[in-house]
Amino acid sequence: MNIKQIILRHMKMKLLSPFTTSFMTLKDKEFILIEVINDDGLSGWGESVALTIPLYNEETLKTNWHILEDFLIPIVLKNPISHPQEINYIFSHIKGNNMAKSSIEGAIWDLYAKEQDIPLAQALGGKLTAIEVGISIGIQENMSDLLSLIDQYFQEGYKRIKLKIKPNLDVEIIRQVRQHFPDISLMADANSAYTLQDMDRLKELDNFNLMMIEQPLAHDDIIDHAQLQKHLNTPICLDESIHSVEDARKAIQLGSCRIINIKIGRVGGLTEARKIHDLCLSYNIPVWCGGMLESGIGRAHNIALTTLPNFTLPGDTAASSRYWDHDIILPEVTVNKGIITIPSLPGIGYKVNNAKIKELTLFKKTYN
Ligand code: OSB
Ligand code: MG
Repeated sequence: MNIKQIILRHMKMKLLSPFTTSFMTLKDKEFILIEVINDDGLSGWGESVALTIPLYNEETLKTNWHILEDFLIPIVLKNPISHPQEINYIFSHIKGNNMAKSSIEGAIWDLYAKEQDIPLAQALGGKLTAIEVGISIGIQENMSDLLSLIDQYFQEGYKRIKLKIKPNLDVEIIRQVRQHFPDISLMADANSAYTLQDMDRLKELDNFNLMMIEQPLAHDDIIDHAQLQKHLNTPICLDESIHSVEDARKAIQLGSCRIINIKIGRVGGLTEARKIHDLCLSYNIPVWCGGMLESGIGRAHNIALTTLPNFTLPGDTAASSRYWDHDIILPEVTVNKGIITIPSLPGIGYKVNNAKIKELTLFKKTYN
């Protein structure tokens, strides 16, 4: 590969409706787009999923910009790269900052697949031609809003519904949802809002036939989760706590979870995400692909990753229209009866909408 130029863009996209978790309410999504350009003028695209405030993890849009500009971009422009799998290694002396690493690694994977003239899914070794997806619903102001949203998404065909919970907005809500929808595939995501002191409350969730409970305890914990899993029938799925294949191995061996949510950004890129996928397959731990309210570019990476065989549970990769008035890719991501058909164009499989990107760019900087 011969990468000649890299462009960072600070983007701002308005969400169609605010998204509330146990830690924040988001109305606009600000993020960095990364474009890597080779000497033939071919572009690969990646997206940083870091939020503007360090509430999900420690990274932010600004820390990502700093790490990209001062460390990662110079490394990519200086070092010969023959395959995107090498990026993981050439970044390995830089500690942490996984979302920054992932954003540029993803762009290089896209460029590589385009140079090979194959879809990114195929470059990753994915075989599926269609994937099943679910949807993540934020905390709502009242029960009737929540019930009608669930009904709408269920009618649209999403294969499972994920509800955000936090202390006092949990058992009663799940109970009422279960009364109205006894048979839907349902799960809850706490975004680390509980501690082991809440054991009794969390055990009550065992009554509602949830597919799993996602990240109930601290963002950096795998010890207490193992303790909790011993007392819960509902499988624990880890999100925030897993940053690498080594984290995944330790969590599995400790019994801290029975399912893992793989987010490409959180684990430092597609190469590491695939390693976690392979490890989980060998341990019989199912995985699914999480989301960070990505634009179409990050979404396309999630879709490509999900074509690997151990993504047996529906992920959070909903349609573009669930988030945006207009997405920045063409065509937009559509979900038909809960299914996304894998695109067959080279690379991420969708064209970028250059006019839309220009319109939504707050700031842009070129490096060569
Ligand atoms: O915990 O999965 C999460 C969004 C922002 C931060 C963390 C999470 C989420 C979601 C949204 O659940 C999933 C999506 O992209 O639709
Ligand atoms: Mg989560």
